[in-house]
Amino acid sequence: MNPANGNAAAYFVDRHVAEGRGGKPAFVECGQSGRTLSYGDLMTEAGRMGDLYRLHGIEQENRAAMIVLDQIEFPIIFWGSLKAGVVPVPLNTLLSPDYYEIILNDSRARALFVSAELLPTVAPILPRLPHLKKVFVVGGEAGEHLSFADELAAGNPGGTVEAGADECAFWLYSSGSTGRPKGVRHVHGSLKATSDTFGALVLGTREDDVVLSAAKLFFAYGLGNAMTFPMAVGATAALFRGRPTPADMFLAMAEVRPTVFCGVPTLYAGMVAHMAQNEPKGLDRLRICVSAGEALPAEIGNKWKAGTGTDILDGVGSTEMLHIFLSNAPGSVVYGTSGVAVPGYEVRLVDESGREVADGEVGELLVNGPSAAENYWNQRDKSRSTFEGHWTRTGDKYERTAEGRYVYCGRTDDMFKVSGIWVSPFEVEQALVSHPDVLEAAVVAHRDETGLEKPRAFVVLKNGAGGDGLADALREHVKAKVGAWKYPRWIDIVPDLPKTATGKVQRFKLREGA
Ligand code: 3SK
Repeated sequence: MNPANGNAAAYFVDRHVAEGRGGKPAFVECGQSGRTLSYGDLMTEAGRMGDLYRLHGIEQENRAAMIVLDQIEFPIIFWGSLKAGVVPVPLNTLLSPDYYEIILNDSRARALFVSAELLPTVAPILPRLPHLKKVFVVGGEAGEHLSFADELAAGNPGGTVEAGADECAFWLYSSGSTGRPKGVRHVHGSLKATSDTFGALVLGTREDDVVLSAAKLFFAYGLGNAMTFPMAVGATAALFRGRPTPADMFLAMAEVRPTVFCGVPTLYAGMVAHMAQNEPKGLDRLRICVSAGEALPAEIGNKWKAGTGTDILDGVGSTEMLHIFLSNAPGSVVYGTSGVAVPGYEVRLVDESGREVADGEVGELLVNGPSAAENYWNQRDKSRSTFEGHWTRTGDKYERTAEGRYVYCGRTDDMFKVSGIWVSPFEVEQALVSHPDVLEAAVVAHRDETGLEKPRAFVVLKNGAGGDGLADALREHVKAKVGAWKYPRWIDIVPDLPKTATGKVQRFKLREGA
């Protein structure tokens, strides 16, 4: 192993074997499979990917798309691609065929790795992908395609190609709430940058940690939580392959007894509701929890802490910055805030003309840090308006308190004014979810008969809640909590909210459908 090699696989994979941790489990699968993957086996299996690619005519710097569930083949393919100099492009496993067609053609992926369960979703679009040469099916029947297991076994373990820390290593696709998906190009050095900062300095990840992340590996948040942060220190990640329901997450916790748990606010809300009926299990080693994806309502943080004895570190990150750059920290948690800049990052709040705003005023959040992406693939205008020199625009509106903590106020395009005063949908949502009958809520701007915007709420009730007079009670509750002008003029009781795969409420869908 060459310690000067900037290829991230040399640091995250090969180093552990060189330092004698080859036998330590890097990954364990939750559930029945009983499969584990040690650091040594990961280096060997990932090392076979060079031959696999050579044999099938996939060259260095080609892209290899991954539609792979959280299973031990994911790290083998991801790190094996880096070792071979091929660029993996992990994709959300919950997309529609149309979306896959757009992304696979946009990325011009030469190879596709797809979990057998997901093959039926992509099979119909395969004839419309002119750049795609080979399809490797992960687990199960490969049919007319290639079996990943067979092709991998045919290769010999090889080394890690030399790469600079500034070379493009992998892409992630950012869906955004509108517009076409953007291929976010990340360099090798960014993987270590996020584990040296949030992973080490905020989470304090240790070699004896067992991490369970409900956020999947295809998501930048999950990739850090359950891959690079534990792998940076030789810890173990538990992979949960299915849909993370509250009940199943508690089962997984009972099985692996994580020391670190990472989720998103909707899941924590469900788990808090679950805890009201069921004794939670598997919490005995839990030392810290993390939330990202959207801001965590204070109510949920407080209830989680009361039920589990463990804090949730609420933070904000982005696919463009690879992981969390603004966060609460152990021993310094203020629920209802996103905390302060992660060591190694700086943030600014600016108005429309780029001037910094004062404490207590709302501005757009800009971030400067070592893990910013290079650019968006083939989208020059969007790259230029997002990556402004050292600063990356987030599109999030924030306010800084007098104590220097950051409070989320919504997306730049979700905020609206009522009677000339800003309303943050998030603030009204927080007020709604603090009502005992409400499980979840989303608020959008809606025009009244005079054409002026007012808040409209979509509300999911807790089991058994409801009844006459609830809408009026909710309005009064919001008025009392956050101010009279902010109450929702319309309240729709709905069975669930439209969300992205990573748990973000798709307010644009509610706006369109309203
Ligand atoms: O949405 C977030 O907060 C986030 C956090 C970490 C990595 C990626 C994302 C999008």
